[in-house]
Amino acid sequence: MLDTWVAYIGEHGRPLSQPQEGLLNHVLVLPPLPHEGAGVLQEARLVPADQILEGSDLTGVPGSQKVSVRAGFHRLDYGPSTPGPRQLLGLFLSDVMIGDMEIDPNAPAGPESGIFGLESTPKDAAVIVLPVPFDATASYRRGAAEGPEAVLRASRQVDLLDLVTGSPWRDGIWMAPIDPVVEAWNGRARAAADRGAVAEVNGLGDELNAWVEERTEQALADGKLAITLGGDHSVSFGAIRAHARRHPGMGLLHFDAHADLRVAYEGYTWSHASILHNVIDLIEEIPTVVQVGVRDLCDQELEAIEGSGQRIRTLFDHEWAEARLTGGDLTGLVERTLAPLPQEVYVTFDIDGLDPTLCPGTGTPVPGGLSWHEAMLWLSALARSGRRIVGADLTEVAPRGAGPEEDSWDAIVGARLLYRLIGYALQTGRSV
Ligand SMILES: [Mn+2]
Repeated sequence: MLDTWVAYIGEHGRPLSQPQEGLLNHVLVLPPLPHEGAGVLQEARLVPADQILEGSDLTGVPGSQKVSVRAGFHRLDYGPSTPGPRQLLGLFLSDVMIGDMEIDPNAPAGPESGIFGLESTPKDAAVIVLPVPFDATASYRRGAAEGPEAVLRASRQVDLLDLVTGSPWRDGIWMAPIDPVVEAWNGRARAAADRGAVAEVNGLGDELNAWVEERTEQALADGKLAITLGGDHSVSFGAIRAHARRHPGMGLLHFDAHADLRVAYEGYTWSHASILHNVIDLIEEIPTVVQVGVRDLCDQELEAIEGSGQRIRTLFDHEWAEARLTGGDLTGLVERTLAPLPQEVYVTFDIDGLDPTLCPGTGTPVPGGLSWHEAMLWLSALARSGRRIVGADLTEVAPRGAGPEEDSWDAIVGARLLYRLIGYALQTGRSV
């Protein structure tokens, strides 16, 4: 049996990761629960937040009321080095009725709630998501600039309990508001690209990179897990550079249909197709890049891989497909491919690395790619290897074709991928 558990209840009836000033009205005090009491019906007490005093006996607090709640814990495996039983357990609540108010973490979140329907604030959240709606260098189809807004919308229907990584929401996840400055840069850069003003696009790219780098730097200085949400893949540069400075010697795990090793594609220094070239060329602290899903590249890029002296290691998509179709040992292949990566790893995830049925709206879709579960196999193997995911980005999610009041399939997949990336990063951060 565990100690009494205190759950904080937010505005929309969703459990909060931590108490929050201004939002917290009541605290649900649960009696001791069995270790794996899935869905056990409990008598709990709802206590006005201002009555909570440290060390007080909560059951006797004036103004508290008895409520009925279905609650329990599920066991998480964070590895042998994780301290304390509390970190090993995630709390879930359901069927909570308090007067007429239903508290249900599985209920749809409010339309104005934060990412994943959470009420986190920048101060208390362990995770900061930085949206970067920029896609001016899109070489085929634009639309990734609409990614952050669409992913935010779709994220509100993601279940908070993740059976694989636990309950990432408990650490608090906050997405920064979309900055009109970035939107303005994108508007200007798109217009400049349309009239062939390459130098102007490059200048705006410089500004954008500096902005992303500075924001990321700040989040890292505050001790946050910093996640960048594109936008096209060019937006990752500043984020990777800030992470590389703070984690010298970190490696890169790169999911993508493309090698992204082109030099100034179409004249754009900061093209989405050049992101890995720029990382390799300009960020010397990164010793190893492992690429997965790659199935579309030019001669120059193949030469860059072959001439990199093992700095870039690419498992091509056709090699992966062959192993899969001939009954190869996929787990072994994943482990061997990840082996050269150092202890600290940044994950840069271009969603077009997945099978395009999972991202039909993305800017440059290519047949083939990873299934959902294959992508998860890579991430779980990385987490299981004992390495730490120090940061991540998700780019090229484009909600093409969805109506204004509708979540797009691209954004639904993107939101779930984002939650998993965050979950794995938090999990690996805890176990070191
Ligand atoms: Mn890419």
